[in-house]
Amino acid sequence: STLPKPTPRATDPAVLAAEIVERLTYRSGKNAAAAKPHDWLAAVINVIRDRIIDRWIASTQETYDEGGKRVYYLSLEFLIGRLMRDAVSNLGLMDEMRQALASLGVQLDLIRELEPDAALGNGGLGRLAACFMESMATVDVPAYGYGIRYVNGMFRQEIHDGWQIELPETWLAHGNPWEFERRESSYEIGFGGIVEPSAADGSGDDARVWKPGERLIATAYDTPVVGWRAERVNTLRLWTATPIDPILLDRFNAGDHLGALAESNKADSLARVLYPADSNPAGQELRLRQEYFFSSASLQDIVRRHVQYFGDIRTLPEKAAIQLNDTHPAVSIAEMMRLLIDEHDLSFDEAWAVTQPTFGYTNHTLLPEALETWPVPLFERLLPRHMQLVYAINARLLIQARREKGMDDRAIAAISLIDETGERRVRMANLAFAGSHSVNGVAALHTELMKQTVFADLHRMFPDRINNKTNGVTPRRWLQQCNPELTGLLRETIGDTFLDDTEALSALDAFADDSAFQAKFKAVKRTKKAALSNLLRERMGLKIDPTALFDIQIKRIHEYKRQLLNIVEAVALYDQIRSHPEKDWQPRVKLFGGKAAPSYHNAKLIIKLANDVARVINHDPAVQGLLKIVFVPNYNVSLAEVMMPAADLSEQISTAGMEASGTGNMKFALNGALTIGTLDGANIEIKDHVGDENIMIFGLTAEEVTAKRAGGYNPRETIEGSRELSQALSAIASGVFSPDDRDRYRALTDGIYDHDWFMVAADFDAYHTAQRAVDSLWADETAWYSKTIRNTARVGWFSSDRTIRQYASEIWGVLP
Ligand code: DL6
Repeated sequence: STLPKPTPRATDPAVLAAEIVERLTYRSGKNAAAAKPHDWLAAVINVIRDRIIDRWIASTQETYDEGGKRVYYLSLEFLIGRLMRDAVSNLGLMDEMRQALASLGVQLDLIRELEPDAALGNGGLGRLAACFMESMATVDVPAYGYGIRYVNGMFRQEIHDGWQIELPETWLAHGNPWEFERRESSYEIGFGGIVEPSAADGSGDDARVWKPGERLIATAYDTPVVGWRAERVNTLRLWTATPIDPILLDRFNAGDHLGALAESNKADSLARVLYPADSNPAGQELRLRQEYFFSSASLQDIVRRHVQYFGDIRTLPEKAAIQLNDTHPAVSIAEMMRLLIDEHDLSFDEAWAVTQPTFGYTNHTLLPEALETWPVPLFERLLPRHMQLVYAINARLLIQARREKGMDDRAIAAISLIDETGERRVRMANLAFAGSHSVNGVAALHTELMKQTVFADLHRMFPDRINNKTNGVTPRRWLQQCNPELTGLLRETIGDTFLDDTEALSALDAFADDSAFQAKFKAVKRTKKAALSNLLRERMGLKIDPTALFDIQIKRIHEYKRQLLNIVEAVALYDQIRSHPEKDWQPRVKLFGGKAAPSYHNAKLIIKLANDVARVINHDPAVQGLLKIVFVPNYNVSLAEVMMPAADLSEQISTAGMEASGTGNMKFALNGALTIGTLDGANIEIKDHVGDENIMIFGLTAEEVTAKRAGGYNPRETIEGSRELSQALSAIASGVFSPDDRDRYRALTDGIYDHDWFMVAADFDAYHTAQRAVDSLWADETAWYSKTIRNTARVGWFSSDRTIRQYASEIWGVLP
């Protein structure tokens, strides 16, 4: 604080232009004449980054000076996307930067497209982490995000003959000007080896000496995360793995060139690739290694910082709140105990009294196949000391359950950290639950279901622990930046308050029926639809009509998300248009986008089906101009930024009870799309905010789904009772869309006939009817825009700023 503060930098375009040329010259060694678009991009990022650095240092200094509490967000995924526009916009320099570049003959929007997406995540969970990082900086919560610096993030999806092909994405190919390597922040990480009884150095009785058989080094790379109006800049710290000895020279000299590099290759592979499965755990040893690697590095960093600044490790819960983003970092509970007991001489009880109030755990899915468990032998071999600690934590938990709570054998088996039903496995969710003072779900229904299902017994034991924090999205990226046209219209209509308080969008309600405003709102939508049409023409050579209804389903491909329901309904619509050409059909373009986990056979088959159906329908002259199907390849954050603002209809049609929250649903509604959806996840809360009349809800409730599954549901009977459905299914099953392989979809359709776990048949008629109601509404333009405007007006509550404030006050105890 005694250091002089940097002078604020000028913001006029001439100054920016001079800075850009300066960076181009002295960092890239080029002049304007020789500069390629990538050089201009790097120069702009450097200019912006330097401005952020001043505030970054100031924010960090402030927190140290105040001795404040920090939040540590541990996440195996951060699905960031591009950063340039985000940073320029949050610094309030968008127009100035555009002008500065124009004066140099460069178009901001063209070089922007060259920035690769940082895709260090699979889907909702990773994107939520990115929104949270931006919101924590915005609402002034001092925070570090901790994760892994994957060299290969999410794969690039290509579609070959309708099939998904996965290719590696090399986002670091041109270097990454946003990050700083911090060689001084490196930690040793061990695996395997043996545990010896106790050190003769006076440490506590509970301490043990772990002698790992393998060791490597975690080194930090820091990326500044700037909040809205650049009030605070936080740090995203990503770990990379390096060997202790990069090359074993004696082996090399002895002629064993491969062996000499074996350590190096092993370390390199550890943090190299993101596991591309979102809702089923990868289950491999490398994954557990990744989880422990980043948990251990992060905790060592947190503990070191605390001891350095506050001295006594016992005060950690007052100065640090560690949030576990799902169970991927759950081994942190055992690692914290190890650090406190073995390295900081606390007794087991003392260590527990520090650990448990420090941690919080967020659950993001109830899918049983997604709950992480590890075989005991694997866990014990890789992390022998942690296995001991898991048993010790479990012993305490089960004794308490039996003696204090009087729980019976069934309940004890359910809360145990060890699943004994088959091969013995460590249950990471139970470990995270037991080791945290707060356990939260991500939407109201999801949180209720947590209490009733997977955590029922743990909830009985700790009735105050589970709480709800409904997800949110950052309105900077998902409104201001991706839709400057709508933002401009909103500013001229209701003023600027909503830029700082998204709930102030409610002032727009008064304009929902104003015909002049409706015309402007529609014009913005048309502009965004034209932009998407242009992108599809450039990328796919497709022509789509921007006056048609744009009906969009973009998200990971998963059976529970029911892209299949959407496709089957499209087939039924296709049949009807052909049978009744005289009816008043509304032109519609159905767009799909999303990646399937490479090992998820049915999801990949659903992608192929969407493409097969598209090929047939799009070439049939009988429906041309009325129905078009498009599967857009390689759905990612940047594509979402183009598609969300262009949607008229948002498809949120998961089987009720299965989508924890959803966040795409919020982005669409914010940008003025109508939702067609089930009573699932945050759809329910969106309905409560926008009003029943401004959303198209259909289908079974979560309770009804459970009841149906419990017995008496006969999908075959349901299918036979619906003419549309049975015709559509038999067309698919008989090879109408796959003449080259008529049985290709037999297994998919048989699944619906046989058990219909995801209730495609059960919900079909309701969905079909809701879609026809959408058609009628679309035909009445005034009514349509009155509803979509109300969506934008009423979903301000779903800002991640609100979510973060709730975490800050109700879980972390840091009040901005
Ligand atoms: O909470 C963020 C996001 C939710 O909006 C989605 O509903 C949910 O499916 C997703 N969960 C995952 C599952 N991953 N794991 N484990 O991505 O979280």
